[in-house]
Amino acid sequence: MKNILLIGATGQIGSELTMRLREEYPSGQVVAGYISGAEPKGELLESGPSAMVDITNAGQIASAVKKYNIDTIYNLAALLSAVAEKRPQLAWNVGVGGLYNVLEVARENNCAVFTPSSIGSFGPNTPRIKTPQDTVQRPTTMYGVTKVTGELLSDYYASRFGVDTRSVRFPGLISYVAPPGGGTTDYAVDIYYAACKGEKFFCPLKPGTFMDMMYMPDALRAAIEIMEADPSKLVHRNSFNITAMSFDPEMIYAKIKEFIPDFQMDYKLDPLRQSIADSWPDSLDDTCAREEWGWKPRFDLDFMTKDMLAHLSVKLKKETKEKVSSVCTT
Ligand code: AKB
Repeated sequence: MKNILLIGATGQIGSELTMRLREEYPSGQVVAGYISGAEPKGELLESGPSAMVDITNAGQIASAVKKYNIDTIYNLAALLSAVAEKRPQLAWNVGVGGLYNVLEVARENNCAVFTPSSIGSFGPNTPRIKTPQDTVQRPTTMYGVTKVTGELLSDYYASRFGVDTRSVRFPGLISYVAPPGGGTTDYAVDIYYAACKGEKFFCPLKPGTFMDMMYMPDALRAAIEIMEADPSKLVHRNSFNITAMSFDPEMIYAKIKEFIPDFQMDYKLDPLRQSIADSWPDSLDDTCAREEWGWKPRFDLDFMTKDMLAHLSVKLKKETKEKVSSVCTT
């Protein structure tokens, strides 16, 4: 990889992945593709090129690819599961129509393509525990439908046209940098914010709702390592099960309480998110990713919680200081 275009570079994964890729490939161009209203700011804007690239506009994708001589596209544009349920038509246009545009531009310009799939690509008929790599994928959400379609379309472009498409099925991603928006697993980020702010947390999912999760540094490494993997070793492409941990709300609450004993949590269920979570697996089997490209997570619940709380408390203190000083100077 030398010249990379990220579509959706200002989102939850994109804003961190763009910076990691710029560190990883200092001699290449890592272009932050954004849509109107979500322009890059600060370090993201200053550390490299950016371009307006709306995934639903094939012409915009093609002109950025040509202008920067792009060889790899990270396609991170998507509506997360709960939002996709509220706006299914838009979720399809972005997730499937957008991917089709990316794959066509990649075919014409010889680019490799990474498009994340998700634990949301599974459904209620999928084996719930240690979900195998190759199994039933009959999701009941629009998010899941777009993800399964995306896996199939990406594999089709690899076998039919030789486009180097690769992907991982991300679990819920936890980060202190950019917040997620509209996912079913978002509670596992929100709970840390509440704990650090000294607020009581109202959990939208009931106890016993297990889902796979991963700390963002592991997720970023996975997205880079899969694209660097030796293609001759890949039996699968779109998409690999990967996981780092599986927990339910009680487990993450108990872990945070080890560090913040006063922290309080209660339940205020969100029926939409609960029904989505109930249709997803409790835990994935990621043996194929481990065997085919050496995948191995570094963060478990304990290590992630220590790191998350440490970074988040610094971040929130800094934000409070900035707010106070802006009030004092106005
Ligand atoms: C969501 O909750 O929608 C996402 C996902 C698991 O793909 N975080």
